[in-house]
Amino acid sequence: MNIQWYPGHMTRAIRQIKEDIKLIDLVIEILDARIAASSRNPEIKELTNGKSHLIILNKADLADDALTRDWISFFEKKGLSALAVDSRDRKNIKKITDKVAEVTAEKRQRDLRRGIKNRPVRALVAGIPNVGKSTLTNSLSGRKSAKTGDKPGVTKGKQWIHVNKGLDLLDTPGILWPKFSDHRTGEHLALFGAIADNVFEREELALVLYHILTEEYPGRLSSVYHISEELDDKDLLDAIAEEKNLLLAEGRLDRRRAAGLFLDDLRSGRLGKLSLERPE
Ligand SMILES: Nc1nc2c(ncn2[C@@H]2O[C@H](COP(=O)(O)OP(=O)(O)OP(=O)(O)O)[C@@H](O)[C@H]2O)c(=O)[nH]1
Ligand SMILES: [Mg+2]
Repeated sequence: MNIQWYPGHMTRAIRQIKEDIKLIDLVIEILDARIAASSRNPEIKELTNGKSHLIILNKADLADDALTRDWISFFEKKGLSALAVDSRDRKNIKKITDKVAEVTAEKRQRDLRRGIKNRPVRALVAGIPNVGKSTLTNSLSGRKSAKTGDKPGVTKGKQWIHVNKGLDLLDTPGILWPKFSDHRTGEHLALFGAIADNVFEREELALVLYHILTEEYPGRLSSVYHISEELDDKDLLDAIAEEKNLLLAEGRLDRRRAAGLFLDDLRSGRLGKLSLERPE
């Protein structure tokens, strides 16, 4: 599968972020806990130079808890602060604000030494599309100021959001990078909806998912869908369509809808908590 996708608004967004970075004290880098490696944009990693840096493993409610713990210790061993959350859940907010205070303590002490009192921390919220940047921003501010949605590219421009007297957030559009290092990165990003659904063949992606699931989480597919895990590739979508009773007008099985439903079930967690990547 060959996915190359870098729409114009992303070029503009990264340029804009590079201009605004001068104002920023802290980069909050949002990753999808289920694909913590592929969802790390190397261009965002570069922006963190000289800034406080916090990694959020978001959508942890949908991820494999054991692997999420492995990722947290992986980042901590590299000297990075990382936190796993479901950013829709306001119960997590204190955990996040405490961590923000921890990683910006040095900056605040520096301010004090220079006689600057109570200057708010300015944080850039950055990440790939659809990872939950706006959701986290809204949860932190307690207001629905930023538009959210379960497709990539919902946020089109930057937006400053005031959280409290100590913290201002800059919500930004999701950005990818022009060239993925391997085809698997593109596949994983597409599987979790970071790349628009019209960029790749849904049926092809469904087969990618089938192989990953049967390999990494044997038994999951048969228990959720009641289908065999030893089907030939060519029979998978028919089996799902049959199980879900997805028929076209002429009575044929609707393989395309079966593929779409399979991907939706992955993204929404109906296939259970899972993660596709582990730290090296
Ligand atoms: N289960 C779960 N869903 C989440 C979480 N965070 C965000 N979502 C959902 O993920 C989808 C995308 O969220 P957004 O906040 O719009 O993501 P974004 O990163 O701002 O996306 P763009 O602006 O398109 O780049 C929405 O349907 C959210 O409800 C989370 O921690 N857990
Ligand atoms: Mg957004």
